[in-house]
Amino acid sequence: MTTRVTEMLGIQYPVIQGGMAWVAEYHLVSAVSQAGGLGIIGAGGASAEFVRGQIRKVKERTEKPFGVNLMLMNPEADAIAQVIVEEGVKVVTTGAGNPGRYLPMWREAGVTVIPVVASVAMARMMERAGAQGVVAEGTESGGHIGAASTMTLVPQVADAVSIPVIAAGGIADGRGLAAALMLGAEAVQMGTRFIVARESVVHENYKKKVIGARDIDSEVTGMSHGHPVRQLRNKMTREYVKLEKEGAPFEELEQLTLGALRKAVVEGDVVNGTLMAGQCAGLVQKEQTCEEMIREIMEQAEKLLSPRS
Ligand code: TUI
Repeated sequence: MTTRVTEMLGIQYPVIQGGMAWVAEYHLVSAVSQAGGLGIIGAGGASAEFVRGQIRKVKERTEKPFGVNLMLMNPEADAIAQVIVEEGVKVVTTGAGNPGRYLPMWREAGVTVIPVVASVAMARMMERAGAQGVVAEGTESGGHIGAASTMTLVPQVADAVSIPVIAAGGIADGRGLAAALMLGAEAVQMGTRFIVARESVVHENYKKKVIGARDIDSEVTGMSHGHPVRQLRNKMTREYVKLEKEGAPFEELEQLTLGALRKAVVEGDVVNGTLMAGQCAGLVQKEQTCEEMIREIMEQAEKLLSPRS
């Protein structure tokens, strides 16, 4: 399956792994790239030197293309943007903000820049600024989210820009990939399904929660202060939402989530930790290698897209 995205990135399949903080480290990233997709290191809130180490470890494990996601709220964002250039990273995605100030520098260094956007306006702005593609991410996604659904956002972004569009949010299988292509996307980005990959270092407890989740088991916190985050419902989110309803100040709410993603991913604390996952967690059934996942997704999508007799 060849699209402008597979050609631009030099990958075999139009499947990109989301740059999830803590989750998308070198084991997962190299496994996805090795399997013919695009693995992306999630810089999240990490330091620039940590990200440099991750980039070097991926390079030791695969010759294939991979990327780095720069989370723009990271206090070391400037330094990480520089590390991306210094280490010769070929593809960068960004999240949770406007990467405009880094675009000239990245483009000059020959980096392919693909910002994650949650609106048509932002997609247009990124195209004008010189981005070579956009990930249009619907509110079904895990983590930091926008307001529009994938079903409505992807075709509107595809109509608005001429650079290739990658669909994200709510996609976990070949049906999602086929549907995304029908909506005008030329690849998909998936996060939640890759959380449970065999090569993912995410704690077993977290993986079990994703596999056991139903369609309505995620909850959005942070709506009250304009930074909505989707994750699986647990004791922490119940407390958070209760405090939000009582009008608690941001500083008090923040105490509940400080270090909570690490707690979930590394320590397996599924009670007080943040279990970031999208609405498609209900579609995620089992742990598999990245290669098995991508093969299954491609076979299902190709069957759906082939002309029927
Ligand atoms: O970035 C993500 N997902 C993330 S980042 C993250 S780390 C985090 N942890 C705790 C609290 C908050 C963040 C976890 N998940 N997805 C990409 C994405 N970007 N979704 C939505 C956006 C976005 C939002 C606003 C992109 C641009 C934007 O524009 C704002 C502006 O500056 O105009």
